[in-house]
Amino acid sequence: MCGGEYQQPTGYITSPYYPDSYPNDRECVYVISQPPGTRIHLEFMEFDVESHSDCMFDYLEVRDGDNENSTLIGKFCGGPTSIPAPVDSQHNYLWLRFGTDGSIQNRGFRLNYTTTEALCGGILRENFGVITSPTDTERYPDNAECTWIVSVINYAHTILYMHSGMRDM
Ligand SMILES: [Ca+2]
Repeated sequence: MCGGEYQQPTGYITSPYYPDSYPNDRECVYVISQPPGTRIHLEFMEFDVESHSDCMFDYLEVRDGDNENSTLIGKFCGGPTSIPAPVDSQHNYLWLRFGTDGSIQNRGFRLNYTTTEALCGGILRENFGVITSPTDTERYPDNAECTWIVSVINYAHTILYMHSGMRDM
């Protein structure tokens, strides 16, 4: 098992062959893909990846979004005595890449993830969708800041504004 898409609201991700050693010369991409309006919390339960000051040999890269160009949260290696801190996504996707070089295989990793509800915002990847402001009773709440990322590959984006009840302050 190397990489994959994780759509269950909770789950775990392990390196290939875990708890046995991971293989050489492998690149695995894992995408935690959740519905808009959720956020992901990721915890490192076990972590043992060939150590290097810049993680040049083996590494686990975690990005805050749905693709390899999303904001880098961290590139991790080392352990098992220094396990990386938990990660919280800004939106409903986390993108992970585990890469290994041609020598020295360690035990690898096991990560648990859970999802929580976000007030608003999200990464939208469907060809059609609706974006609505958050509601607190019938009006939008105070002090909200929402970001939606429309991430549809190979299609032009058309956003239609159907209704707006906002007024300038
Ligand atoms: Ca290695």
